[in-house]
Amino acid sequence: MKDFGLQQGFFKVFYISCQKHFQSLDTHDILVTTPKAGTTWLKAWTFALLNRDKYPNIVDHPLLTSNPHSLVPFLEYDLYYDKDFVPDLNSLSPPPKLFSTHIPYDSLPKSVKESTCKVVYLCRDPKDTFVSHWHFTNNLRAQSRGTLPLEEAFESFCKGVSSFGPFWEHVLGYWKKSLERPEKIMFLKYEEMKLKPGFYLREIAKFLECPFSKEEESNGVVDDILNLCSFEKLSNLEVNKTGKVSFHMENKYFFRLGQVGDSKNLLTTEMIEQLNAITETKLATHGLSF
Ligand code: PAP
Repeated sequence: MKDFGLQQGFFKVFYISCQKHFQSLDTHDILVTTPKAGTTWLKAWTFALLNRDKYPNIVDHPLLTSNPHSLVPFLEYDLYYDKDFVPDLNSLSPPPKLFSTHIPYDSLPKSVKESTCKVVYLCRDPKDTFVSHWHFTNNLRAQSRGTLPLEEAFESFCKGVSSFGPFWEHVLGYWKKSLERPEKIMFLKYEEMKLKPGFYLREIAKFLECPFSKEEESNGVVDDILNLCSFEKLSNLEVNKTGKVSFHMENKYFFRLGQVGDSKNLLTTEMIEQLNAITETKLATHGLSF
């Protein structure tokens, strides 16, 4: 599929610039996701988590007036988007400590792998990932081009043609490293976060070395963060209904349904079986399933 092929090459330029120039510090935290795995949600959680002393009052929290993507920069889209431009992170006010990326493990900057910075990785059932991505792509397509044919997009996804490399290899790369270095890489699934949000928010807090204190627990801080970052809350904020991350990217495109299993409403039985079979073949022997 021509579009996706072009996209893949296009994004490689960003990897290369980021790989060459981003110097990760031990104090940095990096969120890594496959596209449409729940990046927006994870950004909201971690931003709220790491800044909870700074913004103890939910009523004037930045997440109420800014989209999570405006608060946590993407390495490849927001910082290292031009091969000839190297951003001075120290000149930013304040210098960011929390970053995100979709870059596959093998292409991460060396400093991310070698520093003691923490990596939180999030992925999602490939069927829902694909469907979410298909809807998102259609939102970004010029109307004159019409809807991207589902079958065409599906074939490309199955072949592994997507912006940040094949879905299964992306997941496997981080899964293997998370087993080797659990203190460095935390591996999460969207479905599990939906099922037990309180548990996973606490796990991320422990992993990022900022666990909730007994006092915070009894003051309901965990529930405050979960409510603030919930799909219902974020998607109904004015900033996320009418704002824009950039010229062509409307905030509302990051909030569609926020549910597990929506793929069954769009994909045929054959498509579901095909994706399940690929997942089984590529991931089952590594102890990973969706
Ligand atoms: P990105 O990779 O372009 O940044 P990302 O945020 O990873 O997008 O994915 C968007 C998906 O997360 C959407 O899923 P859907 O298409 O199946 O609905 C979006 O609805 C979902 N999402 C966004 N915010 C939340 C949230 N607060 N809780 C749960 N899901 C969310």
